[in-house]
Amino acid sequence: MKKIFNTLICAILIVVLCLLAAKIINMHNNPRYLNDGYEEYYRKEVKDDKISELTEKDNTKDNLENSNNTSSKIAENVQNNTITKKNENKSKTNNNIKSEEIKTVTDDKKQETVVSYDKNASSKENNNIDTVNKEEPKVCSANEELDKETNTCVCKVGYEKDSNGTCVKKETPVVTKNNLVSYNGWLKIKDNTLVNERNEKIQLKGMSTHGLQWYGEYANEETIKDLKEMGSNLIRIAMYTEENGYISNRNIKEKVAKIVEIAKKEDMYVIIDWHILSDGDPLIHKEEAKEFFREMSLKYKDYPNVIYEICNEPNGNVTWENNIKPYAEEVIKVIRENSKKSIIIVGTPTWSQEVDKPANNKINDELVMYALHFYSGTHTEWLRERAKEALKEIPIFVSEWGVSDASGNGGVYKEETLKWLKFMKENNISWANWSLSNKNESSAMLITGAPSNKISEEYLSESGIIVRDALKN
Ligand code: DCB
Repeated sequence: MKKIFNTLICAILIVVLCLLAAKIINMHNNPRYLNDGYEEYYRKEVKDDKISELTEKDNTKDNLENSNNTSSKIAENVQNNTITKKNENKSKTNNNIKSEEIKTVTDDKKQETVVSYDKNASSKENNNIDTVNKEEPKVCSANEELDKETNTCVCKVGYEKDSNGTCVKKETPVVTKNNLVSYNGWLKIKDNTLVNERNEKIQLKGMSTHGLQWYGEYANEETIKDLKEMGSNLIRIAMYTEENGYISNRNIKEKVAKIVEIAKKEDMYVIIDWHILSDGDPLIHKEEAKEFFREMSLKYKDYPNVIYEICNEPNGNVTWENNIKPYAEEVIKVIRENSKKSIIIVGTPTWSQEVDKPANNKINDELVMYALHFYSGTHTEWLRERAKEALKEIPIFVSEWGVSDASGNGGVYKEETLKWLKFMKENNISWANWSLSNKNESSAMLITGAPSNKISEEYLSESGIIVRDALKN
């Protein structure tokens, strides 16, 4: 009897123990009762006094393999810290996701997040994951990111909505404060256009002197101030090499230095132009050029306003490959020994019209721009077309242009000039107009007899009036 009683007690104890064990196992299988599992699958977000529970869902292998959407949703969850604990927790509660690897590939245009999973995981096991999903995170496009607060897609930093509501890369902003040197500093090139130290686009606009040996006195403190008032932030010094220029008269350098100092004082940019013309091949005076630019670049190494133009208009039987590029590489090397940060303008074949040549064969220097020169009576749409193509590859500087024909005279071509001005503005192309003189030719800014000590309305030529308006806008 006692034996039977003992057996009965044992049996009851075993049953009770079994029930207890079953309960414990059940709790273990339910992630709600496990800290790690709980954090893994439930992250409570208190929003507007409401508790919303976000849940990872659709982790099945099939889904992962077949649906990019799903993996990008998960990627977003990961990015947004919806999943707070990483892989170790996953393997504790759910062995099917054995490894998770997040790669972020970033370039200018796209940011991709890739989540890869262990391909051996069984889809059956994956299906064990509870799916409690209240508000599904939005899937955002490449240039967008999720705003967790509102669950809406917003443009990523550096992107903005266009008129269609699509996020596009923000345009480089245009100079907002002023266009002078103290604000803009050392200029740089970005996306084949000129930008300031703050990476804002800047357009330089101003006058080119005529030949210093003839009309140098027109560039002085008064006139340069007047030009600045009119809206210029640039003056170009045309130092002819031949025609009684530098080669036969080194003293002309002093006039160059004077103008550079005035420009500095007036907070304006200045181009020192090695004005080859009758000497169409820059190699002819290469040694003199190297000596000259060595001296200039040393003297002005700390001047952010100084720009070097190393060969005005190569012409004649001269090619980019054989003459201009080899010349430019040597001269640039000399300048760079003293000044790493200056902009250097290089002329192009046929009086600086063949910008297509360097476009296919650039000089290896981040701060080189290529000269395009036009005279409205001679150079029209065809040259703008060429420039437009070249701009895809190289930065262009219109360091000389005139309202006349290519001789510097012969009519004012206003309509064509306005087309050029529009083109340069649209493409943020900097320019210098030929010429700051009162020479009796239609490209001169001032009428014959105009004094050299001021630029005022009554002395402006037809060309001067067009240029004055272009400087304003
Ligand atoms: C360029 C030169 C510049 C020249 C003007 C206008 O030459 F860079 O020095 O200036 O464009 O022709 C002119 C002056 C004249 C002066 C003459 C010679 O306005 O007063 O007498 O220089 O020093 C170009 C530009 C384009 C073309 C030809 C020339 N082209 N060029 O296309 O054919 O033969 O001077």
